Amino acid sequence: MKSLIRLSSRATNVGIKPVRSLATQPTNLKDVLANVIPEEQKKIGAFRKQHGNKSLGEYTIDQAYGGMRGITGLVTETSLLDPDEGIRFRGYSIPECQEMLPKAPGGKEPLPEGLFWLLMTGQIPTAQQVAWVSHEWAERADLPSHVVTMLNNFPSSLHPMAQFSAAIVACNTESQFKAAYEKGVHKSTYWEYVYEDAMEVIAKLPTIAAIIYRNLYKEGSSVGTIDNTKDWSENFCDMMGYTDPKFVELMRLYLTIHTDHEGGNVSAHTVHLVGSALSDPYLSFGAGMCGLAGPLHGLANQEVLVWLTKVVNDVGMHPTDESLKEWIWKTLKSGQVVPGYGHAVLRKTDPRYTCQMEFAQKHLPDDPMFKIVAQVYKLAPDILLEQGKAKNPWPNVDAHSGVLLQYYGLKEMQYYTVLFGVSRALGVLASLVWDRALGLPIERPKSVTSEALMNKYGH
Ligand code: CMX
Repeated sequence: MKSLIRLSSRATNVGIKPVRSLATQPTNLKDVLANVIPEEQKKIGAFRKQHGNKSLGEYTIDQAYGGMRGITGLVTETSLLDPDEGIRFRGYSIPECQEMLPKAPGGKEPLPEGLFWLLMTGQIPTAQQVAWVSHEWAERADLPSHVVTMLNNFPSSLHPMAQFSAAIVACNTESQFKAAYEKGVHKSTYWEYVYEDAMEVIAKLPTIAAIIYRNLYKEGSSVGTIDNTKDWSENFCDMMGYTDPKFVELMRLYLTIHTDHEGGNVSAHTVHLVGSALSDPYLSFGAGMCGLAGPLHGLANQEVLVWLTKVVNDVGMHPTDESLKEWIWKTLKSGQVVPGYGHAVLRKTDPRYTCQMEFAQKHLPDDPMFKIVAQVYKLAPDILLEQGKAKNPWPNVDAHSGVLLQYYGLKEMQYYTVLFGVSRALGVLASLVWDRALGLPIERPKSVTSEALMNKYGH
């Protein structure tokens, strides 16, 4: 392994503070997984033996042209999306996770570490298990020196998501999976190395993201010190320079709800696909982040704020319903999408939108931008229904997040998708561990040409 650095030329003083005693922790995540995995392998093996030849349904030519919408062709263990109810993480809804997952002392929002434990094991973790994860991630947060050098040399014109993906890919000098594969370890042990890489990637993301943030928006100032008595979100906020406890709470919620949205979305599917070639987790996750950077996927949170800013510039901070309706129609008539609305699977308001709205109602009810977001929610669905194209006229996760961030001073919209990416790692990398644990093969669906279809079905 190459030497890791704790200090960088521009982002200095990334170091580790002494740790509090963790001797009382009952177990560690890898040990728990080592118990859970064989049971699941057995259960799924038996299920496939008995039911493997059952049909999951028929599909049409339009579905093959239409982005494979509605074709069930993937197994992803960590979460399941119901079109009406929204996401369930290992069977638990967002409100259930908010209630059941451990919180920071004095905090009200779940810690993302707890959701990661749940996604990995299917079990609600104890506070001690969550503290163990926080500590592990703090310990693994340092970056290889070449990655810090690379980040510090990127031009400020390079989009934060391009910087983020490139830095993640460049960290693959550290891949234990790659090294183990080259040594020729047995296939049955792959998941153990993918687990190690997943933990490393997740631990390093806040450091990478904070360096990008400070280089672009804070004159390259130091990201400061990782404190391994603090949780992952608080360390991330500290490194970015945000210390308001309410913002830290927002980030805990934000980093929890963006983790996973079953397996077919672009970022999750890409990580699964690239990982199926046994590319290491750094390469797989970096590829997924390139997909998240698209405006129809994760970049929509940036697009929403860009769009809202244009609304404010055009019709003011307190638009009438009429002027806002006109704006929404103008967007549609010019052939653009209303960002933050619609979804390929969901057919109701996204519960990830709802929990952010509840956070706003509690903490920033009078913020004028929040009021505009609420006004758009009142008006846009009817307009989208009237236009008659979008199958789902309701808001998705991205319709709300930017407004919360800007309220606490994080106004750099181009950066918003990086925050989404930091969170998304938890879901897609937990899935990647399971992909290897279950020995899933290289993904290779069949494609056809239009000519072949026409030859078969007629011109
Ligand atoms: N505004 C305007 N038109 C919309 C629309 C919206 N918000 N949502 C869907 N449509 C249009 C589509 O562009 C499509 O038009 P064409 O027939 O001209 O191609 C038509 O309605 C049918 O699309 P759909 O089947 O309802 O939606 P898709 O599954 O194809 O796409 C999504 C889903 C999310 C890409 C789309 O709703 C969209 O572009 N939304 C705006 C961007 C956005 O918020 N993306 C974030 C999604 C969440 C995430 O991944 O982070």
